[in-house]
Order: sequence, then structure tokens, then C-alpha cells
Amino acid sequence: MVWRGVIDKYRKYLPIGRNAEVVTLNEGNTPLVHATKISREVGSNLDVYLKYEGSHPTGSFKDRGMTVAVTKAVEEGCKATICASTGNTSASAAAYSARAGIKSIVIIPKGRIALGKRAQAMIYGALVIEIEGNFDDALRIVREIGEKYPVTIVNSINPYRLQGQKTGAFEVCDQLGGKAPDYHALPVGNAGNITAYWMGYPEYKAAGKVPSTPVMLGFQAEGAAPIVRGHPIQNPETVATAIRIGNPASWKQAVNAANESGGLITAVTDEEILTAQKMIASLEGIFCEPASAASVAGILKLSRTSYFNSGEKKTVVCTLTGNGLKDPNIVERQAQAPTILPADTQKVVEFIGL
Ligand code: AN7
Repeated sequence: MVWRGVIDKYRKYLPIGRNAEVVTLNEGNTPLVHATKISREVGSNLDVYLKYEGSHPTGSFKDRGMTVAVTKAVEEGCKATICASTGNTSASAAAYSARAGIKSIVIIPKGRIALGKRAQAMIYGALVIEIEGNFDDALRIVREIGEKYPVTIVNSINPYRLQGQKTGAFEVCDQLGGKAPDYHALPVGNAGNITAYWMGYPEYKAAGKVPSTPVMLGFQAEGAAPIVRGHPIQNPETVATAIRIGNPASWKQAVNAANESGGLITAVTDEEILTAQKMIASLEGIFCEPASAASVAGILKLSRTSYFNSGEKKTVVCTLTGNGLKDPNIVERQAQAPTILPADTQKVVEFIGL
């Protein structure tokens, strides 16, 4: 079957009109990879799979929601989209808006988004505004503009975004052969994705596609963990700039996802995030961005407690939300720099130790 994106594949679960002109980049159908070595690392009773959302057209999971949000925006006659972003939403909004032939306005925190993401919004032709503030300031401005002016907000407060993102859960179930995992782990920033997955799994169960739903595990960065602390964080800080968010829009829904599924939302440190990022790359061959690695950092952390000690073998899916290539600067901080040698074969051979 030819793959034509998540609306084509899961249309009956999505609020898309019969005559809608679908705006797609053939997103979805991302790899679900068994993580052999990380499974070993977390102990014998866990089978860990990585859902690599970094392989999307704009390099993050945001494309699942953006195809639906922009398709609806066009259907409703909108001429411009607007979003606040830590980088991935803006990259995706800019790309899908370009595809639809409508204007894209993106508001990002100055100096605090990864290089590749900033470049994406620019090359797709968005009107890029950097504010002297953080993501939460940017989202406040976007909400205020959206209330007064004829622009469509494509942050996850737009309900169509979450509708599209829930297809991530459908795909995981399909890829596991008609089963939901026992646990689903993911990073939490603005908390839209965990909310969307927790819409998707119960919906797929209700449709008779899977017999069960997973326990949802959400992980925030220690310095940007408002849900864990129980109050908004004024100046969130983390190396994982994608989830540097102090007042998540889908806060209540995320707590609800954790509670209803019997799961939890907890924090991981920047050091744990970077260690996990390195492990995922060097042990499994997948380069994800730091925020994505919070999911794996989280299950590594829980596996060191008695959390997973149930005896029987359990399946865990970790969503790797974005591509590591977006944030190359971070690698300089944690991987060994290349060795510089003269252009001399003998010297190279000696250095390698052959
Ligand atoms: C790689 O792009 O909020 O909890 O503005 O880029 O659904 O917000 C990005 C979030 C995880 C958190 N991983 O997801 C934005 C933005 C990556 C991300 C998250 C984001 P949500």
C-alpha cells in the first residue's frame, strides 16, 4: 500500500470533512525499533521499543498534528497560521503552511531554540519573530493575538493538533501487531503529546483494535518540571530546550492521562537526559534530540527502583519525539571531538592502532 500520510491512513478516526483538501507531507509511518541493548540495560523483564518520530518530514512528531490542524485551517478559510514554539512546532507549522500556500507567523524565545529548528522556520518562509522572553511569554502573546485577529493558532491548544497526534498511538498498536504496549513513556513539555496518546489508546481499544491500553509515563526536565512540582515555573531551565516550558497548556489533561492509566509524571536531570541521548545513539544507532531522550532517561531511572519489578515480561515504548540533527551544538558538549592529523596515511594508521 502506498503511504499518503496520517489523514489518509486514519481518516475515520479524524474530524476531516469528505471534501477537505488534505495538506500532507506523507507524515507518519515512523519506525518502531526494538532497542536490544537498552532493553538489556533496564533489566530482563522489559522489552524496550523506540518510536522514532525524528524521521518525520520536518524531523519531529509535530507533523502528525500539523497535517490535521493546517488541513482544517484551510478548510475553514484561514489565510495565516500563528504559533509560539520551542522550535519543533514552528518548523512544522512553517512547512505545512508553505505547503498549503498560506502565511505562517512563528514566535520563538530569542537565543533559546536549537539552530536547526530556527533555520527550518526561516527556509520554509515563515515570518519569524524572536521575543525577549521564554516560551510561556510567546504562548501568551499568541493566545492574545489569536483572540483578536484573523489568524489560526496551531499550537496544541488547537484541538485538531491533538487529534492528529493521537495517530502515534494507533501506529504503535498496529506495529506491535494489534497490541498496545504495557507502558508508554514520553517527554512532557507543553503536555500535548501525552494527552494525545491518551486519547488515541482508549479510542483504539473502544474500536476493538487492541485489548488493552498502556500505563502512561511522562518525564519533565528537572529545571522545567511544573507538573511534578505542582506549580508553574517562572524561569524554566534545561539543556533540552524543546521542553523548556514553565506553564504547560495541557497540564490537567496530562495529569489525567497519568492518573487514569495508572502511570506517573516525574522529572529527570539534564545529566540523565544527555546520558540517555548518548546511549540511544551509541547503543542503538538512533540520533534523537535531548528532549526526546527524557523518555529513555525516565525508564532507566525507574528501572533502578523497583517500579518495573512485576516478574512477567513487559513491553515499553519510548517516543523519541525529535531528530538529533536539529540540535548539533549539544553534541559538542558530550561526545568526543574528532582527532586532527596531517594528511599522511602512516600517521592515520598509527593513530588508529592498526
Ligand atoms: C522534541 O515545539 O512545545 O509535551 O513548541 O519539541 O506535547 O509539548 C515542543 C515540544 C517533546 C514536548 N519533545 O511535547 C514546541 C514544543 C520534543 C519537542 C516535546 C516537544 P509536548
